[in-house]
Amino acid sequence: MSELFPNIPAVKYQGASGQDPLAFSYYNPDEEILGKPMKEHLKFSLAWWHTLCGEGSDMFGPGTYDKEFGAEKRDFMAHAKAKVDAGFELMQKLSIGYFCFHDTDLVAEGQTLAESNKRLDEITDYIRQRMDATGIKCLWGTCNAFSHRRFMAGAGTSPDPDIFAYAAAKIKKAIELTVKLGGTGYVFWGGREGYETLLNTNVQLELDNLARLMRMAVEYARSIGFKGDFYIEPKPKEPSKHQYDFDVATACNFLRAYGLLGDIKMNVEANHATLASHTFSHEVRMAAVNGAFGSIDANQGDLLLGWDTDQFPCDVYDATMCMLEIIRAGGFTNGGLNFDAKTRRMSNTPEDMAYGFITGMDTYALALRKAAAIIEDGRLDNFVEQRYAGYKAGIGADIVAGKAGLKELEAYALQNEPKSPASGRQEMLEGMLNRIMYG
Ligand code: XUL
Ligand code: CO
Repeated sequence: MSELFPNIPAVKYQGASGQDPLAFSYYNPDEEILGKPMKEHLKFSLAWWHTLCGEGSDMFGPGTYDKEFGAEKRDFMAHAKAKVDAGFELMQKLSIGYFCFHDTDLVAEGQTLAESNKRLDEITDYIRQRMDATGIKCLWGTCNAFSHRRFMAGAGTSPDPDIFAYAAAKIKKAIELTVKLGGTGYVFWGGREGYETLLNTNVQLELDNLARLMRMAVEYARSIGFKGDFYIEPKPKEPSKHQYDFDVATACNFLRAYGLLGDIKMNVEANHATLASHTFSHEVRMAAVNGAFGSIDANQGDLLLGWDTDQFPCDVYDATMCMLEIIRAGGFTNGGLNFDAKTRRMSNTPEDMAYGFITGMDTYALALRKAAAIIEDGRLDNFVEQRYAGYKAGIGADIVAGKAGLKELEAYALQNEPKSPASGRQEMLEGMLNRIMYG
């Protein structure tokens, strides 16, 4: 197979003092951190859609990158195969062990569902061969039920049952493809599962139908032997104004209401968190406390912009806070760290893709090192432990054990005026973290 990216070498670890931008400064896959190789903490994944399909178009202009990879687009199968070749070359050169895909990323859709499915069968045979030859794995698959005009009013939440049925058929196929490719996850991102105005919307029916569709998907996947995790990927807006999966808390509430919480976890995306006015670490923590932490879409938004910019992550502080949460949640099992990220429109060469991944991977590798240092230091965890120590004994322990009700607490309060509350010491902790991280 001829090399598509001669300017991108096999990227090596050069150490923190190295100056080569096409080498890793912090990501050393086999180095152990907290008793585990970095590559197991950080199951990096390439997003097929951005890396192999996205061409840099925006609302005001067409693409700026060439993603033909030497094949003409109108020769759809040759082009789909060229994308596979390009993806595997990049993943191998960058030591990326996983990929994620939507059905429509893999090959252009046909005129009919049957024709699309035939094309998908052929291209996934080709992908499977490359996976077997390289050891690269599928992290998760998903179904694009938001781009085509038929999904303009949603898929599972469409007012039209024919559209619901079509979405169900596409999801069925996407699950089959995920199983065929050995994916350990299946994602629901409800881009248009929401609404613009109550004037034309039956919210109750839409929510019930969305839950019905997810239940069908879980049941079918289990019936064909899917052992991986399901994830909702919360996002508050864009493209819909009101999205039903606004944030982790909203999505968990939806799952709990429909009895799906044990079946479906969260794929938390950084840029979606900030669009919902949350930090990424807040969203990961909320998933963890609901027993629903699964996977992450590691990217970064621009807080000055109100939309999803899907940038490669470079903010080490934020990534460190996220890695702290992931480590505390027990790390990834079936999930991983998918770069749902694209280079800026003016970063339009293949080398820019490599720089994007290297910067993103190094950011998370450095974040892992810093999070490990914070955990090993122990003062942060000790502080939190001490702050809540009152709940370990006495009246606090009675509250936690459910032994005290309002009457008992009133009797206690009448005898025990609270002392002045202890300082939260936020600024001290922030300074301490800086010294541990940058010290
Ligand atoms: C959109 C988004 C999606 C999901 C998969 O904002 O993040 O690409 O990750 O459908
Ligand atoms: Co995403």
